[in-house]
Amino acid sequence: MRRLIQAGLAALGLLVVFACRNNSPPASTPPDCPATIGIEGFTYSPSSCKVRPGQGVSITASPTHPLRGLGAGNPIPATPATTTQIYTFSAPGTYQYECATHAAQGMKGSITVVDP
Ligand SMILES: [Cu+2]
Repeated sequence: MRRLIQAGLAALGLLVVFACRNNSPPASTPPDCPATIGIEGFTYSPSSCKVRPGQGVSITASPTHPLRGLGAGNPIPATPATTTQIYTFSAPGTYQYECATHAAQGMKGSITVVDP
């Protein structure tokens, strides 16, 4: 019985090790932004991504999903845009944006500018 418990604990330990190893990368390293950030349902796709300084990114917007930037120094204007436009990011940092209509439903995103 004691051996069975020990074997069980060992198996559990292995399981924990594997679970930790399979963790996704930390939030500080989002994927590279595609040329255009799209919308799937009420979600930006991808909802977070990274660019290099000087890189332009197109973010999908429409009258149904007006886009606005949050925070000072954001290349995405606070006044909602209703058409898809290209925004160029220069200063390193993380810039938040959201759909003015569906922010409460979690329709938000961020772009991180990383100096290579
Ligand atoms: Cu929306």
